Amino acid sequence: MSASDPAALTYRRMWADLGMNLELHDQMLEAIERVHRTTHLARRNRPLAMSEFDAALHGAHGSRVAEIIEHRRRGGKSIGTFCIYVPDEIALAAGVIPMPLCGGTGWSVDYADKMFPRDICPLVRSTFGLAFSGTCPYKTLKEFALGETTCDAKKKAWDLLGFPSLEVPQKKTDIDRELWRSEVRRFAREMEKLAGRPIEKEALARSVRKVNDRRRVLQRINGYRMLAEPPISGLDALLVSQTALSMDIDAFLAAAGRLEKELESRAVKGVSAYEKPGPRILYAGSPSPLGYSKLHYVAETSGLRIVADESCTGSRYYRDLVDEGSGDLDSMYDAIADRYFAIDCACFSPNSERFDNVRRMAGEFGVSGILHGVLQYCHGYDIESRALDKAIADLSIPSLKIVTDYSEQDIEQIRVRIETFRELVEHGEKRQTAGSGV
Ligand code: BJ8
Repeated sequence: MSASDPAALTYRRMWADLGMNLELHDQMLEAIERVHRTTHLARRNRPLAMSEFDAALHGAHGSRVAEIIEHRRRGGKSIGTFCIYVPDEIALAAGVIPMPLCGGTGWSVDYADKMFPRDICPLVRSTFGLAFSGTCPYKTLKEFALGETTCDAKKKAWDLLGFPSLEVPQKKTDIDRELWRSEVRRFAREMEKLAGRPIEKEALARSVRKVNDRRRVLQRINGYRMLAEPPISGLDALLVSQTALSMDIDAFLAAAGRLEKELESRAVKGVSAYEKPGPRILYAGSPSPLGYSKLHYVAETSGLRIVADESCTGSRYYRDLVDEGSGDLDSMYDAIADRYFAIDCACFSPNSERFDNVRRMAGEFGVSGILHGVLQYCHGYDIESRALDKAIADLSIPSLKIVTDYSEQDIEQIRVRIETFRELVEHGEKRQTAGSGV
């Protein structure tokens, strides 16, 4: 958003009213705009409908904040969340907007030093760096922020900051399922308390359908990436998933519907998002919150095509639906809990469902390589990348693991590694083609 933008003044007033540090916030917006301009906006062959998701990226600190302020002025509530285990449908049914607060900007990482050690993942550092630097508009907008017991970095952060948290089990036995079902009910009671009214069965059924609609449209959009000539790039598909988390759900459904139509027409005409063919790659690993897309950018400007994302800003977010056929409120809560219990985060032990899902996706999307994207100090995905490679060794798909943070200093080093990997994958593809006699 430029200073000459008529909305800019209104937003500046809004940020000032929220007690934000305007000078630092300008620096942060500039950093986000520069990255967006040199990555997404520099690409050719983008679907026109991507402009709505570009706008949503910038709107995360502008129009979206204004929407939430308006919602609260009308008596609604909002909460800050940090993980896709928080069941959106329950919050929405209570009239509470769940707002994911995971930071994806490298700009704010150092501000976390005020409270956190340096050797924790950039996602946690960026999130709290935004809060400590006075540049997070949501800090004052939420009644409470809700954490969860997933990785150690997050668990300890909630303790330090005094946030309540949902107890996400670490295993998937029947006992764990029961624990999780009761946590989901506890969350529902918290939402009712916050909203000051009970959750009605009809409202919950509506929000279950709507959140499922969001998953369904994401499934369809990402389904186009299975085509030999994908009409949407991995970089843009990532932006769509990232903004799905933060946009108003109705606005997202409308924008995603327009994108879907355009992808359909591009698919019919054989319009590719890529200027040149290149190896088809599955991205697997740590999430890439809004503002962070470094690995996708470097990979796709080094000749790879990321055609599938196995992450919380990819398939893990939209793969499974909540059963819409459940009868009373109680069975609806069970259906919701069971859907979230199927999430295969690396915090689970063992996590064999994740291996099965990667195996299935590798086949469906016809990939010839896997890029393990690991955020620095994200030990779960780092260690699990080896177990995953072992579990799918019979597929003979080469993989490359890149551990990185949000900084830009290592971009050229990563590029060298990715280019070498691309050659390896291309060599394997040629050998296979020769072997099959094609
Ligand atoms: S369900 S991946 S959103 S916990 S990157 S903070 S895991 S050290 S964000 Fe996550 Fe929920 Fe799991 Fe998904 Fe820890 Fe890793 Fe940092 Fe992470």
